[in-house]
Amino acid sequence: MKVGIVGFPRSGKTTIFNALTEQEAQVGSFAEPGAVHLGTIKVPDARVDELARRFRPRKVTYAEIVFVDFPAPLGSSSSSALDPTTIAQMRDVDALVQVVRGFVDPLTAEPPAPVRDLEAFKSELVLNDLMIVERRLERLKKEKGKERERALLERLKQTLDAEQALRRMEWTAEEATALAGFGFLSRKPFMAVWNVGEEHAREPLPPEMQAWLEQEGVPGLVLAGQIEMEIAKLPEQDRPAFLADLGLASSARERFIRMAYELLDLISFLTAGEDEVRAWTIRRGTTAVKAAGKIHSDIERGFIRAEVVAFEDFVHYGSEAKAREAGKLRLEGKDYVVRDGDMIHFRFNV
Ligand SMILES: Nc1nc2c(ncn2[C@@H]2O[C@H](COP(=O)(O)OP(=O)(O)O)[C@@H](O)[C@H]2O)c(=O)[nH]1
Ligand SMILES: [Mg+2]
Repeated sequence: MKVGIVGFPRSGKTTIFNALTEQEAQVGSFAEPGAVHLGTIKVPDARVDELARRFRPRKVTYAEIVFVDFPAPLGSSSSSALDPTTIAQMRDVDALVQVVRGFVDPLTAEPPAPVRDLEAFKSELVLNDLMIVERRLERLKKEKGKERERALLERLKQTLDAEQALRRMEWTAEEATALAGFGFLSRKPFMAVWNVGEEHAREPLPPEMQAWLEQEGVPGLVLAGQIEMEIAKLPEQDRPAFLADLGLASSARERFIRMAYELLDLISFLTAGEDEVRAWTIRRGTTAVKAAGKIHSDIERGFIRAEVVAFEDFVHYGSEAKAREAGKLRLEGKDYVVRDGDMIHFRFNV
């Protein structure tokens, strides 16, 4: 999964990126212009830890999230977050996270204005999508047939003209497929991070921001980026005490991952053996045959069946053999809908 960290200059994107990835990318207005930062984190998973203890595999692989921190737009005004390079890179991510400045801008002394920033960013996304739709409609004028595409794009245009994100529209599976190639930005799963000073780390979102998010159906998270970035630099065992001082039970990274999984409706299934214990991330509702394809296209193509035991049952009975005796090992077909925490062996033939 790839998550883009977006927002206006000096909202604290790079600071949040560092807090989440434990990297030390340069923050502030002197940061190297044009540099995109990439950081990969492992998704902590107690089930993987437990299986690693039991199987003692050669390799342990956690699910991963890749974060992309976008550079300040070259030579443009500080009010615009999007230049063509940034837009192209944004099309490539699975979700967008807008960092919203919740502290006084150190450069301009401007107080935070969350709803203004959220609205302005949404407008940029909507405007961008509108341009794409209009350009396509213009070209369709010269083509015959294509009535359905034209009608569909007109519907999109209406939504965008009303300054609504495409996220708000209901699309059929068929429409979604037809539109996938456009990579519409206002269609991407979206969440907001309210980046505040440490003295506000435990406060809820400002009411006006909360109201905006609810109206848009967007989840929001409070993070104290700067102090969390400092804490992320400490040795792992020292962090909980510093977080507790702030009144926080878990790190920015843990809270962020939880929200991202919820937003994207993600779950994990597990594979375990002497070679490798591994967590695989899929969307809720994924069938066994598609889950197999996550591992390898050959396993999807030659799928015979899935042998499934729930992680809890495996732990309760202590081994696959015992779980089988207890009737907890199930044989499932292609259309079985995989559940969070399923341990799966795929039987296939190529
Ligand atoms: N007071 C305060 N300053 C912050 C916080 N987060 C970031 N900053 C400062 O805001 C400036 C811009 O941060 P940066 O992460 O580079 O923002 P970006 O332009 O969005 O990547 C830097 O001077 C940071 O030190 C915060 O939570 N509180
Ligand atoms: Mg930056």
